[in-house]
This record gives sequence, C-alpha cells and structure tokens, in this order.
Amino acid sequence: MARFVSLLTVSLHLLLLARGAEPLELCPPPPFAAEGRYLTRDERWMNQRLDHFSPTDHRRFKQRYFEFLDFHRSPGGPVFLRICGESACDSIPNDYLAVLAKKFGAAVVTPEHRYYGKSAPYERLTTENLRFLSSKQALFDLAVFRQYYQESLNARYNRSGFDNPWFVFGVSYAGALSAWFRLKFPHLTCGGLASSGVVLAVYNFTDFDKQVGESAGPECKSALQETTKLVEELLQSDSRSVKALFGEQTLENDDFLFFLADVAAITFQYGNPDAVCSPLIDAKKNGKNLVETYAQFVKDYYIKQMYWPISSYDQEYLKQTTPNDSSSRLWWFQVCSEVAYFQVAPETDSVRSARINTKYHLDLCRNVFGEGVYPDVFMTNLYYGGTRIVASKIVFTNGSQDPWRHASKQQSSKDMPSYLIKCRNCGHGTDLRGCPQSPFRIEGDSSNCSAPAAVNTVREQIAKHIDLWLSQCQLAKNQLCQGCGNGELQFSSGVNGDLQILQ
Ligand SMILES: *[C@@H]1O[C@H](CO)[C@@H](O)[C@H](O)[C@H]1NC(C)=O
Ligand SMILES: *[C@@H]1O[C@H](CO)[C@@H](O)[C@H](O)[C@H]1NC(C)=O
Ligand SMILES: *[C@@H]1O[C@H](CO)[C@@H](O)[C@H](O)[C@H]1NC(C)=O
Ligand SMILES: *[C@@H]1O[C@H](CO)[C@@H](O)[C@H](O)[C@H]1NC(C)=O
Ligand SMILES: CC(=O)N[C@H]1CO[C@H](CO)[C@@H](O)[C@@H]1O
Repeated sequence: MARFVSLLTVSLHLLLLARGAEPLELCPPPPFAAEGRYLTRDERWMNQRLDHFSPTDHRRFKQRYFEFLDFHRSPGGPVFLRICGESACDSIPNDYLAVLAKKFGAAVVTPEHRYYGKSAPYERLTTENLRFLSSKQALFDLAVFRQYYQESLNARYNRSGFDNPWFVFGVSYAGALSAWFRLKFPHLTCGGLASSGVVLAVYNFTDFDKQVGESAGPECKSALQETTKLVEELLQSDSRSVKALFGEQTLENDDFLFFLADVAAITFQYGNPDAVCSPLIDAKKNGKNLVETYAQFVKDYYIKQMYWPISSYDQEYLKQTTPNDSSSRLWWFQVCSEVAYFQVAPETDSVRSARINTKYHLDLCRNVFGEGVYPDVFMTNLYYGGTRIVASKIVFTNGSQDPWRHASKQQSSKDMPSYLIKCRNCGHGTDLRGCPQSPFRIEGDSSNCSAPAAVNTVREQIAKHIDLWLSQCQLAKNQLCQGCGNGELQFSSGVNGDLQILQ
C-alpha cells in the first residue's frame, strides 16, 4: 500500500503510505550537522509506559528520542515537537522545519513512534505482542514525552514549574497524529501543523487511485492503464517471465500487481511524475514495449534510486515476527487494525488492477495477522472526528498531486486553516520537504518545485500562524503566571471565580 512514509532512513525504509523512501545513508554525518542532511543523530532515551490505558499494568519500555538545541533562544524560547511516524526515526532531518526552528529560536525534539525502529517493547512482533501498537497509545506517549522533556529542560536551566511554549508538527500519518494531539491534549501545545495529515480513516480508499490518474494526466494515465492490462495478461500466460523482467521472482501475482500500482503511486506522491511518465509516453509514441519500459523504470528508479524494499509487498515476509526491517509489518498492523486506507481500484477507469480490491486487503490482513484483526474505521473516525475534527489552532496543508490528500481535512476554518499547494510536483509533505519530496532536499529546498511561489506562499502562512499562536500562548501564560522561570505556577480562584495572581 503505498504508505506514506515519511522519512525513513534505516535500511529500507518504508513508510506507510506510499512510503516515501529515503536513500540509504552511506556516509557518516558531516561535522556541522545543521548544514547537512541532519540536525542531529544523537540518540537519547526515556522510559515510557507500555499501556497507558491499564490501571494495573505498569510495565515500561525504552523510547528513543532526539533533541536539537542550537537554535533555542533559551530559556523561554519555543519547543517544536516534531512527530515521527511509521518508520524508524534515527535523526532530526534538516528540512524546512529546521528553517522554521531557526526563525523562531526553537528547540526541536523528536520521539520515535512506539514499536518502530529502536523503540520496540517486544523482540517478537507477534499479533499478540502488537496489541499496544495504536495511534491512541502513541498520542499518550507524546503527552508523557512532552512533560518529561519539559522537566528535563527545566532541570538543565535549574528551574522548576516553567512551561515553554510548544508547537507540534507532523507529516502524513504523523501529520494526523499532530492534529489528533491538538484534539486530545490541547493544553500541551500552542498550535500544530498537520502536513498531508491523513485524519480520515478510509475503508475503500478509491480516491487514492483516482488521484494517481489525475496526477499522471490523460496521456500518462492511459499508458499506465495499458501497462496494467498487459501485465495482467502476461501473469495469466507466463507469470515467471513477466516478474523476471522486473527482477522479481517471489511475489504472488496479486502482491505483484499491488507492487506495480504502488510504484506509480509513490512516484507521484513524492513529486517525481516525469520519472514514470516521460518513458511511458515516449514508449507509447514510438511503439516500444510498455511493460519492458515500465520494468526498466521500476528497476532504475524505484529500486536503485529510492531503495524501496520489494520484500514489503511479500506476505510471507510480512508474516515474519522478527523481520530485518519491521516497519512494513508494523504499518500494515496499524492499517489492518485502525485506519485501513485500503487503496482499492475504483469501479471504473482505475489505474491499478481491479484485482486490488477490498478482498485483497482483508485477505492480506487475515493472512498476515490472523483472524480478528480488522480495521474498524467507524470507531477510529468516531474517536477523532475524521475530516470533521473539532479542534483549534491547526494548520492543514495538502499537495495537489498527492493521492493521500483525500484523507486530509478539506475545508478551512478560522481556527483550522487549510491550504492546498498546487504545482506539478507538489506531493506529500511539500511544505516541509520541498520538491521532489523524496529524495531528501536540504532545508526543504523549494527551488525545483514547478511553482516555488505556491510553496513559499503557504510557508509564509504557516510562519504567520506559528507566530500568532505562540504569542497568544505566551500572553495567556503571562497573565496566569507569576515569577515564571524560577518558581511554581501559582494561582487561585478569585471571588468572582476568575483566576487571580497571588501577590
Ligand atoms: C540552582 O538553584 C538553586 C536554588 O535557587 C541554587 O541554590 C543553586 O545555586 C542553583 N544552581 C545553579 C548551578 O545555578
Ligand atoms: C467497500 O467495497 C466493498 C467491495 O466493493 C463493498 O462490499 C463494501 O460494502 C464497501 N464498504 C464500504 C464501507 O464502503
Ligand atoms: C531483508 O530481508 C529481505 C527478505 O528476507 C531481503 O530481501 C532484504 O534484502 C533484507 N534487507 C536487508 C537490509 O537485509
Ligand atoms: C532541479 O531541476 C533541474 C531541471 O529539471 C535539474 O536539472 C536539476 O538537477 C534539479 N536540481 C536538483 C538539485 O535536483
Ligand atoms: C483547503 C484545501 O484546499 N484542501 C484540499 C485538500 O485536499 C482535498 C481533497 O482533494 C481538497 O478538496 C481540498 O481542497
């Protein structure tokens, strides 16, 4: 399923939704990290509660996090909580968030999502052991982390009871977490950015494939559709040879079809439309073999440049409880138990094979996790509100070419403004990543977006909202707080019930 992935690094990265992979990092980080790809890769650890919802289970696990204080206008400057999503989180990347942190004099802190990467409570990822993997537990982790980190900052500055203004950020699934963190724990941050935040759990996500077709444009879409048909036929007649063309032998036919669909989706999702469309349109014009052309693209672009692991499409691999890269199994568990986003073929005019339907996804969930793991999207949307989320001070952003945008908040309101960034290669997380969205662009460089101004305008809006909401937060604190910076918050109820500062 095209996952979103955000920035995975680690060996093979996959992130969820059409995951956006990042290239493997082969070189050591440069000495001046903030000028390279990372702000920091120094790991820190906290003890996190395993089950936030049990009164009797007090077990803990080690959660990894990263902090970067070089930009922090201490001691009262803001703290940017950057949420990591469905992949190993081994750094704070130097993307556009770093530019914002510098601008606002903010510290940047990033905890790794439970279960992913090194924040794994269990060695074996059996379905039973995955029962504490959910967005709800993850949100509570963020709340606990936020308090823990505030206290550790206070200890560093030799003070207690002080509260810095916090702002929360996330892209993709982490973007949804960012919005949901504002919803469920509004008192812990001043505001949030939900970049391509997929706040709506969708069961049959047909809009995903439709957007792939739209992002491709008519000519490329029809070449993709023709390629899909040809591959379907070849799978019937000689499946070994067609898979061999793609350098692939192990995937079952339907998993193979899903893989091929995902490659295209991910290519648009991360702002590289020409990588797939140029060769296909050219092949079509010159009467070249479409399947061979597509296979070449998959091998050259997807496998060699994006380092996307094909094993993540292999259900036998997904079943492994100690895989070399756990993020695929983990994300599928979240999909199969909570959010679905099943990327099924629409009834008509689909780009992907019609075999990639609801049954395909449900069978995968059952095969990989066993009976009883089922995505109750109704309950998920009941819990969070879906696109009708009622929260405050969240900026939502979408990229026009991103198939995921149909699971994001569609309408703007005064307290939750929403922006669509329109350009030919504006996909998943464009505001923070620039163009393309993968491979990585330092400081989220927008100069290669087909309309840099579209990106920069939205970035200005984001900065304006951060500025406003941080200042409102500080104002509220100053009204309540006496001697902040060296003592406990002290206030009491006045005669008329208003809060009064103790003199
Ligand atoms: C920290 O604060 C305490 C209490 O005000 C004070 O006694 C101590 O000297 C301070 N230490 C440092 C390192 O500033
Ligand atoms: C999803 O699609 C399947 C197959 O077309 C259909 O049976 C099912 O009712 C749909 N479910 C929802 C919630 O739309
Ligand atoms: C992980 O395992 C899969 C399948 O067993 C293999 O294809 C892949 O190359 C391995 N990846 C790494 C980084 O070892
Ligand atoms: C930006 O786009 C141009 C034109 O497509 C390309 O030649 C150049 O390599 C790109 N620059 C980067 C840094 O990707
Ligand atoms: C505010 C805004 O433009 N949001 C867009 C996000 O994506 C949805 C789905 O395509 C659009 O309808 C919205 O316009």
